[in-house]
Amino acid sequence: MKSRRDFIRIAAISSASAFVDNLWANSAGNLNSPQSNFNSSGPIVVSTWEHGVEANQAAWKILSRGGTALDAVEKGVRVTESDPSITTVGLGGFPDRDGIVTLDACIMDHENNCGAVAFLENIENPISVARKVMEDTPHVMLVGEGAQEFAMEKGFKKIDLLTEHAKKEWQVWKESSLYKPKINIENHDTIGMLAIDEKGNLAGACTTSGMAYKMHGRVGDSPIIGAGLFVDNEIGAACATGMGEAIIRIAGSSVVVELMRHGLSPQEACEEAVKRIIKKHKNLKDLQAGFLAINKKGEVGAFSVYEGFNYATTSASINDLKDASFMKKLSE
Ligand code: SD4
Repeated sequence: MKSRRDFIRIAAISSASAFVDNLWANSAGNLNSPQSNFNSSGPIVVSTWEHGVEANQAAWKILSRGGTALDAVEKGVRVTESDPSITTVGLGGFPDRDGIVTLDACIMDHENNCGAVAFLENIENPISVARKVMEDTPHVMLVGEGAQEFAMEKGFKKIDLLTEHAKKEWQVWKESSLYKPKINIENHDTIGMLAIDEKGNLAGACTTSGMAYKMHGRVGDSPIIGAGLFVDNEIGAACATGMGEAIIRIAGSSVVVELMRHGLSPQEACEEAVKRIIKKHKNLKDLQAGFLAINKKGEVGAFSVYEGFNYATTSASINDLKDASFMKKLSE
């Protein structure tokens, strides 16, 4: 005879699968899903875009020696932040429309501890400041001058983040001053990184200089827990890249994790979140947004509105850069 608890469990399972069936019945459009998910056991790190390849190497050094996912994601994305040739993250990032580089970052661990900084100037590694916010304050987010003062109290040095290259590009842009995002180019290259360590714990980090030539003071999704990044150690983790405003509107990364909680694979969850963005935006012109997700089993998924998004994966058996599947071709 079935106990009451068994009935509750069966009811929960069937309502979860009805929920998933519904999601798929309601989903429209032709999916470009050339790749299948792969499984990985043991530590793994994934990160957005091509610069993720190098960042993953730094993260992998930590993971492969039994280090924590939290240390791995922090050290991993610092590589991208400190690379002056990358114009979308940290040092060398393109400035806002007033010529000032302002940085956004957040970090989250396996116990839902999280820290973030936004609108931060003159600090090369905002991810490490975000970690200090998480570990050394009772708060989650510090912004602007307050974040900078806190960073200096913690021993971070003030530096000029505007490189000659970024300054020249900004001066060229100023001639027209047209605000026009370019898909997959200068304003869509945030690094989001997700890792699982030897103990099976998850952590994530996300850091960016935001959209090139944004309004002074504009903050995107990247430092917002639940939008640019979300980690739930029972389920999985997700991060986002692309047009921050669109990602915030659907609480993107949190939605991806919740969909995984209800039984979707990381790939299905990323696809569903992108479809939600598409549904909520009448004009998709120039609106690139993508999600990268991993579940507790180490299965990975990625999906974007437009083609061109890619992500790097590193584990004991994988070290590659893959094109994410997508909803629309650039020509559409
Ligand atoms: C933002 N989401 O500030 C960031 C930009 C980005 O890849 O992701 N670039 O809106």
